[in-house]
Amino acid sequence: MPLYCQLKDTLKAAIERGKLKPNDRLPPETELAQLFQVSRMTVRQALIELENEGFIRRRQGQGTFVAERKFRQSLLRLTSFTEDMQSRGLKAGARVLSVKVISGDENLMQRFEAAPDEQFVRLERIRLADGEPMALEISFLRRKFCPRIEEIDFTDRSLYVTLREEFGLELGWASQTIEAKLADEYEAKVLGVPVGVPLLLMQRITYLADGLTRIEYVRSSYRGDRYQLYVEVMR
Ligand code: 16G
Repeated sequence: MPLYCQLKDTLKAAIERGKLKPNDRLPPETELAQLFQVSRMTVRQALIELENEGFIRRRQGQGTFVAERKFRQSLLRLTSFTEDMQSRGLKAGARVLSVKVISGDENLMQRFEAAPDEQFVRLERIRLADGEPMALEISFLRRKFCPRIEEIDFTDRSLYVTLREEFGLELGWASQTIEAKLADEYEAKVLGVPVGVPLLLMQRITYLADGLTRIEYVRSSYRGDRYQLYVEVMR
């Protein structure tokens, strides 16, 4: 095994076993080289790979730090952001960026298989875990199923709980796609991350319990440095 791989594995094991904790600072390259009796090039190569895999972060002018742990998100259940955070013992929050009523949008009509005169509500939120921005979420809802939902203040309030409690809507299932995306200037600003960090863009269409009626279309951009998706597969 090449030397840099060995060094990378050693550092990775220290992080996974908790010997090195999130936000711990790693010694400078020269010190690591001395410590492990390898060249600086070897250290650099190991650090580049650890950074690409999300184990460490370089902060300009400050050094290299152990990255925060990633949240593991199961793909098997239709859960809300609030439920996901609560199951981890964290406080879910939301900051509302905008709310709008939209009509006559061709693209949305197709996605929802809706009639041409239908109105939609566009809700744009930053989702927070213990106050830290985790995702930018743009939800589109069919207004005829949740009239005047645009008047509700969604600051720190769950959309799924509101759909159930205020409008009697039970959700059944959802279809979802996931793709990689780099944070553009706007996303970087609202999420508080540098431009160009990887995001996981998840697009979901949620159906009511009747299995047929589409109620929600969402574009959720989750921070790729904090999220890991998890699924079990069978043979
Ligand atoms: C999740 C869902 C999103 C849903 C939101 C409701 C994904 C990719 N997205 O973030 O579709 O609108 O939860 O959360 O899982 P809330 O009930 O906490 O507002």
